Amino acid sequence: MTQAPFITTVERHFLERKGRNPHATPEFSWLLSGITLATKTIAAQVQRAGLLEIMGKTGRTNVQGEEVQKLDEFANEMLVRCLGYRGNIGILVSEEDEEPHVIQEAESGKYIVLFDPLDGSSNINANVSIGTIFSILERRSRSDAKDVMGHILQPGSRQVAAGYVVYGSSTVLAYTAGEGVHMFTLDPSIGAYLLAQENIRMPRAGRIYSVNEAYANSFPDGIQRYLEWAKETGQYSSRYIGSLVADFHRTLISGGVFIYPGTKKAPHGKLRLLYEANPLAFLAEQAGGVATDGENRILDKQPKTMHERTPLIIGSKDEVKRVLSF
Ligand code: AFP
Repeated sequence: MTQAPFITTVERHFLERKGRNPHATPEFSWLLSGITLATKTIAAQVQRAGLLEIMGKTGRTNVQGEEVQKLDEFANEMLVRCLGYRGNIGILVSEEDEEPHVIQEAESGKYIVLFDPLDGSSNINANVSIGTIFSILERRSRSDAKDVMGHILQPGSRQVAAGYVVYGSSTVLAYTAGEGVHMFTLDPSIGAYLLAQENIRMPRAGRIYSVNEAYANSFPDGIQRYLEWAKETGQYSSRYIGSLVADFHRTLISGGVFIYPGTKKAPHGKLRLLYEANPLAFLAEQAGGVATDGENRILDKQPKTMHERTPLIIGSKDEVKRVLSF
């Protein structure tokens, strides 16, 4: 008699989708284990950051013009190393690197992993939650293997899987492969992510808005009107951590809306389409939520460049609808 598993890891959970999900193969599970290994190592480093003298800036700025923190560099290196030798990965794209890492052009390298290694890293020194976001695409079939950008620049609707890890009071991993959103908690005593909750649903409504109101005067008129209205009702709370992963994680669990619109200074907003907005939009939709740039569904956007930015309004279905109605 076979017994139900005592513990369910991410890899096992995904493999159990065999027969329902064409990617639920041991090879894909091997890819996922690259992500879980890297993020467990990052989690350990984040927890000991103050002891290891790896807080603070490197003195470099990245491709986005942002100051690179020492932990940013560590997280990036860890993901590139842990994923670089997984046989089925063809291309890696990181927020930290201007160019993609082409691991192999052969068809066997059929997956592309895009990631923000350490989102919210300017919060590190203040001991505030930060995270890793990842998106997985499949190399386009019948396309020229050497056309690297052609494989990378695919709309988010073509993601095979996506997820994030939030390094907070505990380390939590959430992923979707198109059949709901599943959440795991890292048990540091055994070094494994264990299934905490399957098929998470985002509340349909939620009276929390999450936005950097310091920029409100230069938001689009509709967003300004929504914020004025929300304040006048006296029924809303405002929460803004300044780490997208942490703000999204709260929105997924408690509902509400996260808004990072275009501003006069940054007409396309700050967040990156391929490895921030797309993966979170996939998770949001799989949990019953919505993600838009104010005009288009995020997952329908055809990217033109690898590090392209997009405005983002993401969260509970009714609340996003309300924001768009102003
Ligand atoms: P850092 O990684 O430089 O801290 O940026 C974090 C981030 O990209 C995203 O996680 C936040 O939601 C957003 O920036 C916060 O930006 P503002 O400081 O402009 O509100």
